[in-house]
Amino acid sequence: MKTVSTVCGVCPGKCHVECEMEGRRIKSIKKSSTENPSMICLRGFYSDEILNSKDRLTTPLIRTGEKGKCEFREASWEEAMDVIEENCNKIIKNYGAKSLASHVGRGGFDEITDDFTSIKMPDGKSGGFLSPIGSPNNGSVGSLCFTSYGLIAPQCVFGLDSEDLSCDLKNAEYLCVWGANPKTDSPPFFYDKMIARKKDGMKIIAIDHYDSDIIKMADYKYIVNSGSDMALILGILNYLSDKFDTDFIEKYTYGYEEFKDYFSQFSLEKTSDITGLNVEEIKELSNLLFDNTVTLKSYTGLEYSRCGVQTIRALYILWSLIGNLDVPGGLLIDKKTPLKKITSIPNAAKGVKKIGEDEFPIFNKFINQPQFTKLPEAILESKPYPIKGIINIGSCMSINYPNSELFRKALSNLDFYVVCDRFLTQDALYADVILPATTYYEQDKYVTYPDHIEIKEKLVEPLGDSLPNVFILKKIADRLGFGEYYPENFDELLEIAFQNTPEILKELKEKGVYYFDKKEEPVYKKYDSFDTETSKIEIHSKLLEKYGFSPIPIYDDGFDSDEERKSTLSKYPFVMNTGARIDTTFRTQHLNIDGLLKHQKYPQVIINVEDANELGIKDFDLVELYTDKSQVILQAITSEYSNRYDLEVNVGGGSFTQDENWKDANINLLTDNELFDPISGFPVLKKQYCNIRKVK
Ligand SMILES: Nc1nc2c(c(=O)[nH]1)N[C@H]1C(S)=C(S)[C@@H](COP(=O)(O)OP(=O)(O)OC[C@H]3O[C@@H](n4cnc5c(=O)[nH]c(N)nc54)[C@H](O)[C@@H]3O)O[C@H]1N2
Ligand SMILES: Nc1nc2c(c(=O)[nH]1)N[C@H]1C(S)=C(S)[C@@H](COP(=O)(O)OP(=O)(O)OC[C@H]3O[C@@H](n4cnc5c(=O)[nH]c(N)nc54)[C@H](O)[C@@H]3O)O[C@H]1N2
Ligand code: SF4
Ligand SMILES: [Mo]
Repeated sequence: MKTVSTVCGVCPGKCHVECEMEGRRIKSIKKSSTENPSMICLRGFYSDEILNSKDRLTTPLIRTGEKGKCEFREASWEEAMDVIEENCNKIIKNYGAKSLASHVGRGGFDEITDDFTSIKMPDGKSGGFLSPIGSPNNGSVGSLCFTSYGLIAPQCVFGLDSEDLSCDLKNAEYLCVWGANPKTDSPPFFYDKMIARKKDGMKIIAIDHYDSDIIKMADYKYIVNSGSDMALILGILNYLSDKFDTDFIEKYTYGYEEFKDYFSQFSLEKTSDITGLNVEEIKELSNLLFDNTVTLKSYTGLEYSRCGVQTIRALYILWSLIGNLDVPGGLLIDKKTPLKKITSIPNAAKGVKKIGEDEFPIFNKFINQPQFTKLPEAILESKPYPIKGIINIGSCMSINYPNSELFRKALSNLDFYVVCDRFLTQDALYADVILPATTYYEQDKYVTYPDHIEIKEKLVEPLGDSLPNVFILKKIADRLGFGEYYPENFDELLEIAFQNTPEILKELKEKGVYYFDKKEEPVYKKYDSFDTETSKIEIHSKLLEKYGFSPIPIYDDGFDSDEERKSTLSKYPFVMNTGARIDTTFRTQHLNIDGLLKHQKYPQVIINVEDANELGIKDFDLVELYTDKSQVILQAITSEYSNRYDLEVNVGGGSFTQDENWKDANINLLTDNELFDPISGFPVLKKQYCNIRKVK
């Protein structure tokens, strides 16, 4: 038996672990004793089952039967590449390169795939995998995740990315977690530090819509109605506004008076009605935030309402006005200079319009990718032009995008669909070619941590013919004529990746590790010049105004009229909030791993106990969630902490390759691609209306 250190092979969390190996089997796995931020989550403990699963793809597959029948034959890489070359070239010849798209999902979020696909171009804009041949349609799950919180909202307040705003855990006396769950972060660096700080006295304030992990461990807990956070922020602003520092407002912000005229409508009573918190709770929370220095952690919990971007903007504005921005223990402005890795890959698609660019120009401005929630229109209606082929790296599009029925129709109408994955997924039903990918246990890699970059060698040889994503991309690039930008082997990979930083390359080659320079002592209160048009903290966003959106954050309850509200609620009185992370799954993944399934057998819906009583629903009953579109069967868990008519629903089910209880439970059969945040294009995944009944 030998002990080796690696990166956990399961998700892109980069957790540093030590394993005892016996052949291909991981005999034991433990948290590393080094100072690397590390932990092992429940899924990590089952990595042996994942690595050696009988369901792993071991060889390329080529479709032999009709689409949807899942009839494939095993093939060599050469044969698979012949089919890919022929079909991609046919599309390029008949429709132009822009009609061939690529898409990267959560299975392509390891650092190397990320570096080689969302290639950071010298101008700071990513080109994407097919950019060398002139396709601008290199999309990712950024169409549904992160862009709203990470790029658009902070850019439209401070001219910064969320990565430039850091949570000063080290000095924090109070941490406010608002719409996030650090326990399931990938990477989960923050969680370890948070627990350590909690032990030495840091208080946690949590704002969530149900009794989540973070609510359970919080010192101050606030359960709000789904999607009502903007109203809460407006109410807090109104309650506290007499105390704000007028000098700060005058000198460093733009648009305060206009915003105040708006938020002054949000009395404590009105805020209470909308949010479900009582007046005393709103006052308590407001005072906690104002009287203390409080740092902030937020994420996807606020992204998926019709006013997602504006809600996150309002949160940043609140943090600025209550004196918690860029002060010790607050939310720090910590501008990072990203390491410029690969810059040699050309972008021949500059200026070519992307899918969704007209509808979502601000999304496009900040991520420079197509907004793929619009993919079905391009495939089925040729709007604005046809997409005929997709190369999909590590994503299950037929489950994770809203309105799955429509996405399935779209994917089955493609001329050519390539899926690259570790397992057979629901997308296999629409695929022409399937390519087998390795786990991180089976590939050499470089991994960047906050203070260093490290080479991690593989623990075992790849299963069957499976290959790391980057070498699969290389094979495809070779056939499409741009293989020279992709590596043949790991040495070349390092050369290409670190071509701009010879000193890092040298150290990595010689020592396998490179340490970044020690950080300088932080300078606080850097309010003098922001990268916004006015150089100030933009409460009134010039950019949003330019694109025709409300320049100040405005609450949107999701309805266009009272009539619409009335008629919807009479039929569908429950709010369906989907997708808070659970320990046993990772979006659609691991629902074929017995060890993990043992911990949670069924997809669950968490329902307020009084609602459940009225409907005759008890714990562990099977219930049906339904809308006009479809219905999904789940297991009910009752909770006294959930608000009335507010449900939390597990995502991930819906693939024929999953366990019996999960395989039909695709929650995105009920979500709507026509309901979205108009700024980001993000679907309203956390505030859809539905109804629920007990299954007889
Ligand atoms: N209703 C609802 N829908 C949602 C969400 C929600 O909260 N509610 N969440 C959204 C979010 S935040 C996201 S990010 C998207 C996620 O959407 P996806 O990216 O489609 O997420 P996964 O289901 O994790 O699919 C990843 C696939 O990659 C495969 N994979 C894993 N590792 C590798 C690898 O190394 N190489 C390759 N080639 N494949 C690999 C896995 O087996 C899996 O099939 O879903 C979104 N959809
Ligand atoms: N185990 C596991 N880990 C994962 C994933 C996984 O599928 N499984 N997915 C990964 C992905 S793709 C991502 S993007 C990250 C996401 O990382 P996070 O966003 O930190 O993850 P969530 O657990 O969804 O946390 C969001 C929290 O917001 C709450 N919330 C939902 N709606 C509202 C609301 O309207 N108001 C408020 N105040 N709170 C609300 C949810 O209940 C939940 O507790 O996690 C990653 N980590
Ligand atoms: S968070 Fe991801 S990388 Fe870390 S132990 Fe869990 S599965 Fe492994
Ligand atoms: Mo995500």
